[in-house]
Amino acid sequence: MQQYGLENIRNVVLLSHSGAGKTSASEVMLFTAGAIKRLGKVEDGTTTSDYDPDEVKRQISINLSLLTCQWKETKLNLMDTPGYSDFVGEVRAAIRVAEGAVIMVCAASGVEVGTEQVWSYCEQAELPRLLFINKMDRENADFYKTVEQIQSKFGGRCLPVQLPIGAQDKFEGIVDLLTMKAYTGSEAKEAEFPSSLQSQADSFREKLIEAVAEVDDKLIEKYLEGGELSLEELGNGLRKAVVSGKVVPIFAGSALKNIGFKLFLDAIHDYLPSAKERQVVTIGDSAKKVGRIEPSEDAPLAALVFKTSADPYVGKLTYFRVYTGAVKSNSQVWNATRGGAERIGQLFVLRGKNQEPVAELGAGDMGAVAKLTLTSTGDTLGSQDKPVKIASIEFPEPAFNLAVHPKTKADLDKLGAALSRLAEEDLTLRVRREFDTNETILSGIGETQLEAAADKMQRKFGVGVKLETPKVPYKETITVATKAEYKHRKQTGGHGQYGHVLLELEPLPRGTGHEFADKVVGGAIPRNYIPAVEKGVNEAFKEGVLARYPVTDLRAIVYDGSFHPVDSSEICFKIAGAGAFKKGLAEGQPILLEPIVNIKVTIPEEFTGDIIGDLNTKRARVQGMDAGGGINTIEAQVPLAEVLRYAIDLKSITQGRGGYKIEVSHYEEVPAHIAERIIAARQAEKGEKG
Ligand SMILES: Nc1nc2c(ncn2[C@@H]2O[C@H](COP(=O)(O)OP(=O)(O)OP(=O)(O)O)[C@@H](O)[C@H]2O)c(=O)[nH]1
Ligand SMILES: [Mg+2]
Repeated sequence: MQQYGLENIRNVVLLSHSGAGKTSASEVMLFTAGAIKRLGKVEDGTTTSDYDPDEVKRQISINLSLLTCQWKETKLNLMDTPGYSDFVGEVRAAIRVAEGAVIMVCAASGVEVGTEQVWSYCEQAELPRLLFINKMDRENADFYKTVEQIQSKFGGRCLPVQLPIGAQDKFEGIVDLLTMKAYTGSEAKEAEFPSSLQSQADSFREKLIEAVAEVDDKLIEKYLEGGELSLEELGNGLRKAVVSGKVVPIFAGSALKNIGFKLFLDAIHDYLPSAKERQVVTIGDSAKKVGRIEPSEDAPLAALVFKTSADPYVGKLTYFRVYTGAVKSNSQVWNATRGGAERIGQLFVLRGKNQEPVAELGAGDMGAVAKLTLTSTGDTLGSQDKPVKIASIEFPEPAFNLAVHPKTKADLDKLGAALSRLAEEDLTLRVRREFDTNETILSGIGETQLEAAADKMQRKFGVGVKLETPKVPYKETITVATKAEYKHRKQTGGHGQYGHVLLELEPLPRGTGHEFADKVVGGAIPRNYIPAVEKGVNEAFKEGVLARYPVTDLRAIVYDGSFHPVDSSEICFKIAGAGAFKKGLAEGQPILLEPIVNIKVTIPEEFTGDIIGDLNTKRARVQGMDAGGGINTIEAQVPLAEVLRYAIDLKSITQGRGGYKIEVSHYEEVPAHIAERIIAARQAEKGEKG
């Protein structure tokens, strides 16, 4: 495998709303570039990019995949990303290590929610980009309408550099507005310029030339003086305009018909920046000291790990991008993030699951290595004498939770290990234990992501799980102070059993938890039995009398009792303590408490009314609203029970344009009519269990 200089490498991320055709297009590009011999199809599950069985099953991309090929003298590292919004973590990672983006838009569906989303990510990352209007062959495909839509959403700097020849079932090729030449078919054979397109082509060409001329003083002078710009001047000017973000050129084609991609590969090669042209942000040792490094071959190694995949057979595979220096196979590097040495075995370049061994990966390039022990996604690999830390990748916080229930005992034993591997692969997944409900909670961005994670657990780790809406950790407490007495006495054969406890129960303010106190005087209960009473009471705290939820915000005080010199024992006082507590609870006018969360919903302003309306049906108290730049942030307090599946509600109200965060705030009394339902449901549950 040939080594490439920084100028001859392009790291390009493919982005779009789900289904615009990124995976199909990347397959066509690999084929056109000669990197694969057979053109796979998404429908057949045969594409290079979507090789994962979960992707084949769902016919969507789930993972970021790295697809390497060569076009002209340049190495292209294409990164195909999932368009489905649940998998935004993969998109974020790919954007971070790319220096150019391709945003695909479906010619029939036009600009969609996901298109706007990825556009805004590119804006944040200041990523130079090309737009590709795909599916020109489809019914209802309309290039001009799509261009208008793009311009109205993303601005007039989005300009066609091509026009399609024909559309829908008559789509056959492309007119290039720079050369004013026509090309048809997969091979992009030069054809006669269609006269029907002449006036349209002239007018789009004029707009393009004007925009290109504006990025360069010399060009604009020549242009304003009425001079004709040469093809070379136009090409260089357009490159400059794309790299600086002043122009986002629009291309067209069809991945299904394999039309337009030869020219498009030329465009990626000609207009998108090379790996040399993008600096990367570094973090200094003193906390927030931010710097930048220029990509360079003659500097110590600095590489950013942007993906980790875990496979029980192949082991861990770590994907990284080199910014400066080089990594060699069978060498040692320094993990600057963790502060430890890491052994590097065989390096690979990747084309989907296909691994090609290489001796070295130089500055600007990307690849993978297996079986690293210390390293995680986001880490910097470097040299120990000159360590730099590259700013890590920011992943969105997961807010959607499901409880994970292992199907069998064997599944339970392997569950923890499998979950932690999953969370290592996908940094938008979190695992935690909810002690109050005794459930394992898996958090992520959305339902599809968590379902895919469950499939993966079964397939890769042989762990069967069921995903369910998490239980609400209700609690119980009392509202009035009470006193209760319990005498445990039994006479059986030899010596009997005797324990006698008097308790006082006192409600405490919300959020205090539970307490135990001892006010026994004069040895009514001997000292050595008090811990047994406490043990009994503490165990009884675990289950209230209303619906067997844990009891909280309550102080239990043992103040009197009696004992028997022969028949009393620790166990007897434990039983008496618990018994007195239960009696007291029942008499203390018990109530049910529910967790209240702070929710922060971020949405385009036009959804404000609908979102507040929906929150009101969820017993929420809206506490404030922040507006800015067309985006509203609504803050509210709402019972957790009402927002367990909020990710799904929010998606359906906003068609995926909203985001939200939740954090537990405090407990409040459940309104009586709702408490009745919860108690009845718990009784039914108990009935089922027998
Ligand atoms: N008619 C037509 N269909 C296409 C074209 N490109 C892709 N498709 C079809 O559109 C569907 C989605 O294509 P994909 O390539 O999986 O789209 P994607 O953008 O990778 O989708 P995600 O991975 O879910 O984001 C598949 O059924 C493709 O066969 C095209 O140019 N024309
Ligand atoms: Mg895809």
